Amino acid sequence: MPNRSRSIALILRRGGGFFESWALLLGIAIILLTACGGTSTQGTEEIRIVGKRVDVNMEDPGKSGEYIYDPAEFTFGRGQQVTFVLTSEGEFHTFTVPDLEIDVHVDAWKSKALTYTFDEPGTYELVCTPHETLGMTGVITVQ
Ligand SMILES: [Cu+2]
Repeated sequence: MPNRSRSIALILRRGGGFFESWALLLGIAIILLTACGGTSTQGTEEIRIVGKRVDVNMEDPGKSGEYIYDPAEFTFGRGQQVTFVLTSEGEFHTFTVPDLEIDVHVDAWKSKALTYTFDEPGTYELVCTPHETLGMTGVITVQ
């Protein structure tokens, strides 16, 4: 915060064209850095593990090269409580299981937790809404 107000003060005091734009750019950079720092702290606070932890990486050409869930196949026992830790790589992804009314949205470079108890045995289709047609799908089996 002190950095931000200092650079704004610099912009106000200096009259020179070149220095003014330089200070403005620096000010914008500091504001962006501050904003990003704040958001990632919030992202971490959201994650609380209840039951079995299952990490799912939501991959894309922005980093690993393909639109896939890693892993993409899951098997749980009836009544099992699971906390998925969902992490998006370079793009926005969803963890959507229409038959269970699960629909978690995860922004690029962020993580979100989903705690769920699987009560009904069956086979459930998992899809990433924007990348389903590109092969970003999975299967959850409840035994
Ligand atoms: Cu996706």
